[in-house]
Amino acid sequence: AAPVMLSRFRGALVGSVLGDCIGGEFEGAVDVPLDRVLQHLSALEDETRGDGILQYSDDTAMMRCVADSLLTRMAFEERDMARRFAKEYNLAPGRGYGSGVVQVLRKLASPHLKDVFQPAQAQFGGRGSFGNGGAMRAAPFALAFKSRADVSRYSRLGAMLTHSCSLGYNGAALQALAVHLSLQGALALPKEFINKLISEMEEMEIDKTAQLDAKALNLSDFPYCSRLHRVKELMDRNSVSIEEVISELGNGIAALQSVPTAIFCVLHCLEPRDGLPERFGGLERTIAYSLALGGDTDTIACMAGAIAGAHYGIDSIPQSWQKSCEAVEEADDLARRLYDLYCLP
Ligand code: 8NA
Ligand code: MG
Ligand code: MG
Repeated sequence: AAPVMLSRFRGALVGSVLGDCIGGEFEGAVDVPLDRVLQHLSALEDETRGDGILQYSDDTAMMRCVADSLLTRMAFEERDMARRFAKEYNLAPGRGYGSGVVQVLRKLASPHLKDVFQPAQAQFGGRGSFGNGGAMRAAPFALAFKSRADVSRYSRLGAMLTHSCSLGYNGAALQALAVHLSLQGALALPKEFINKLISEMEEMEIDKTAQLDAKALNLSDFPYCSRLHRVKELMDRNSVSIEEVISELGNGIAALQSVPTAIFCVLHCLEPRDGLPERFGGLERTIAYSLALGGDTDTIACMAGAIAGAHYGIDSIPQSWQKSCEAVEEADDLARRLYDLYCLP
């Protein structure tokens, strides 16, 4: 039976935190053999393992700020969200933030700042960041807003507080829309799911600024659409190697090299796959597969975990995994409260 909506909400935020915590082990690794991934995952089931709880990173720290802000304000309010990012960074600066974004977070802490979008716009010589930091924290937007237009609009604005390059904020909208569709059960029809995302991104990428940014970065027009078309091609293939996925879609810290990749991980793992244990459910397969790609594993697993968690629901997530990761209960609580907000007439 399909999971009920509350289970999907909880699955989305808990899946996101698990991806971040579990994926942290391999962040930045070039080659991650599948047996190392499976070893890492089976250690989660061992209650006697000595290395303690897996810590979350910037991905979850900022996701929690987004959720807290949306819940407190019962709307998107940029100054409140910006203030929470700055405060969180100040309290725990060692959570593995991107090297550029910390400058934005320091500027956002100033009480004299007039325009909260300005620090992000000053990044990288005025071009803004195209990193995946806006996308990694985008899931709560899909839990706070009902309409696709609102999910898209507010996830972009929320990302712009740190990422003013269109590749950065459009990647955030793509991630939020993928969670939104997954919550609606759209992954039951994978082809339609990817087609819907492509048509959403066509609308977004026709924008003048998106066209100029793509050109400035030597990318083809409609960069997200073309990656999503590659996702579709890879979905049609019987067997795909890890190397092909990395070369076609990427596994890096740029949103363009990680959001479509996370979406592919979810789609690819809708079915059992060679090399992954038969006892694994879909969410476990998705996280395992995300880690095996290497690169920005915490963030790719975090984004894939949110989309997969929204599809399979909270009951698909092993208790042992939940107990192994920091702040799962807090994420679950945020998801329940966002659900209550979502259900308000
Ligand atoms: P960010 O805005 O600092 O961007 C990340 C990096 O991308 C920057 O430090 C630059 O190297 C590069 N970059 C972004 N935009 C431009 C541009 N316009 N021109 C040239 N270079 C650019 O931070 P973020 O919040 O987007 O970072 C997200 C990622 O960093 C997450 O994966 C997060 O977990 C973290 N992180 C990743 C790794 C890793 O090895 N993959 C390690 C530590 C931290
Ligand atoms: Mg991180
Ligand atoms: Mg990362």
